[in-house]
Amino acid sequence: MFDWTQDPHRRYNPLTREWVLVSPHRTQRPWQGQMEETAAALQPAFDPECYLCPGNARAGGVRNPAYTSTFVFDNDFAALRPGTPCEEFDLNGILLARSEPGLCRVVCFAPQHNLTMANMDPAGLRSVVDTWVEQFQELGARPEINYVQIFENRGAMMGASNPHPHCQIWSSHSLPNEIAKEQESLLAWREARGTCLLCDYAGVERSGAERVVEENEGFLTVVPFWAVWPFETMVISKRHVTAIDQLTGAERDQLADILKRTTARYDRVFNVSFPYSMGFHQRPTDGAAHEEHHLHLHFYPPLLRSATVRKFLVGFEMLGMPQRDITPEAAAARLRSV
Ligand code: H2U
Ligand code: ZN
Repeated sequence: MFDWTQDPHRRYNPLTREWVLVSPHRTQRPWQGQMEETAAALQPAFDPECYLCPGNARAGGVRNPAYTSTFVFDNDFAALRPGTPCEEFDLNGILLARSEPGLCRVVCFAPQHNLTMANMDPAGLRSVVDTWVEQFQELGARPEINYVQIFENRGAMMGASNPHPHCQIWSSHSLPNEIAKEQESLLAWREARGTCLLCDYAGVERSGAERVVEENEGFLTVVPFWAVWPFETMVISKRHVTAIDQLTGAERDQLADILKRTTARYDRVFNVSFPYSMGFHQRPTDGAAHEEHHLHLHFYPPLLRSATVRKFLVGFEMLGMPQRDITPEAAAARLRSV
């Protein structure tokens, strides 16, 4: 008899149409690596050396204003630039390159250096949500911008350069790969079944509840059935909205609430400020309605066994496909228990 909680199997991700290998029996294998606890480094509310704290100078020399809520500025080391001229290079389709105009910004969530989403108050987090909406609208309205990617790298392990609470926005002319993949899948699902893939998925998870981690009136946090990272989650809007600009005032509060609850749970798993990369996936800003899109966020945290022992996507995963040991159901149970 096949046992889904013990026997190796593959799971399908309908959003990317890729598979992940699940090997639950391997959670019993011996581990001789480290498993230490790390004391969270206590941060001050203001750090005179921080380039994001109010009143301080940034690396380029510009001084931050004495901001009191959120603060947005153009990234001083932007990966994309707005004035980039149109150019294409094509050698028989083998060597193919295209110019990429865009605009990168940094959003400070709060003036306090030692806050995180998990310990910000609801009003402060609501200001962050409002700022995301404003930025999505403002950047998305530019003719050369067709996609606005809002994301946060949290923790040194994820390459974040600074603990000050902040996120980045990279807005680009082309659709980034992950969005392009999701868009094709969402469109194909809609054409084949006449429904929204993520509305259908949220329905399945709410009726089973096995992978649900948090829920409020407007949003659901689940460990996806097809998760790759040990504690990966997805935050899904319950109502079919294509992007953050369609949320009502109440739903903006609910988004702030679910983000706080989800990140606070993460911090309790290993008693550490949990590192992750998270970000929104939503409607492109090319002017079309894109009814196939459904607002959601992905949280990709690297930690596996402790505050310091992380999962690496190496070996078979680089050459073959992603793989996980702990099942998504076990990860969800662990997140619910803390
Ligand atoms: P990360 O912590 O996710 O690396 O984001 C910080 C961003 O801030 C990073 O993209 C920018 C970096 O380019 N930055 C500035 O724009 N000005 C500075 O003075 C330092 C860092
Ligand atoms: Zn700071």
